[in-house]
Amino acid sequence: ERVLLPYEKRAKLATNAVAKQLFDIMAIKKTNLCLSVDLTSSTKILDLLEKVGEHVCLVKTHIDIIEDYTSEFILQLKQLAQRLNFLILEDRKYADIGNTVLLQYSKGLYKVEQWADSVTCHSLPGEGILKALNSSTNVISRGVFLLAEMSSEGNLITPDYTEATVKMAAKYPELITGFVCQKKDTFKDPGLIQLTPGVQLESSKDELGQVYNTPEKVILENGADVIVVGRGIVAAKNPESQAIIYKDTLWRCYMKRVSG
Ligand code: 5FU
Repeated sequence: ERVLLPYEKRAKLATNAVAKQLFDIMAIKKTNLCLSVDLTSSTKILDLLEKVGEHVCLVKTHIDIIEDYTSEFILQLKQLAQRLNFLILEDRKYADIGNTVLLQYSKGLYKVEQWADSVTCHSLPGEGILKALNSSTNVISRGVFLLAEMSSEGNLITPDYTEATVKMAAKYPELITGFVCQKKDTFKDPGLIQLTPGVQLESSKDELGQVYNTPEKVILENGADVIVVGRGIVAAKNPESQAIIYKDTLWRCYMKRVSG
């Protein structure tokens, strides 16, 4: 069973280069925490990552919410990623026809393909979206997390949609890093990564439909491999000490899971 295997074993089973790297980083740094840096100031993002980068395996960005974006920001972000050994996931949730997605991925202000190790993408438009991301040639290693489920209340994704999404991914083993999903049985392949958002230390909700589960629940019951935390850390009084609390809690749950 996928969830019982340790990350270092799963690294060897990964068919996507980014998934392999991410499994390796988790095993080496002993962290499965992904920080969602949902801040609108680039200096605030860099300051935060300077402090917490050593505690995370992955940093998730929404590049289009930054109000003072420059290409210099990307240079500094990449330097931090290299120095502190984390990967970068741009949570763009592409959802258009292949041709448009290829343009959005490679052109425009952000040129995501040049710096993001992985991006998120909806399966809704069909396979063309994966063909498009796969056809981009300017990158050394790249990956896609396909959205198979969402954390928000009342989302319209059905079990059939989820199943069809997992089937679609199976046709692109070299491209797919894993799934953004909420449930353990969504997929079986141990070389793919379950990225699960909607996590805080106490289960709760926000006012706009976000639903939070606890680390114990998402890792031990629901199969999460990499755990996305945004406001649980970013909005804390002391984000650095909070990041350490999350990192330790999440890792303890993972260790419990793999030790049977
Ligand atoms: F695909 C998804 C999803 O199903 N739920 C999410 O919350 C993505 N997210 C992202 O994770 C969302 O866009 C935020 O960037 C982040 C969660 O942030 P929070 O502050 O921990 O709620």
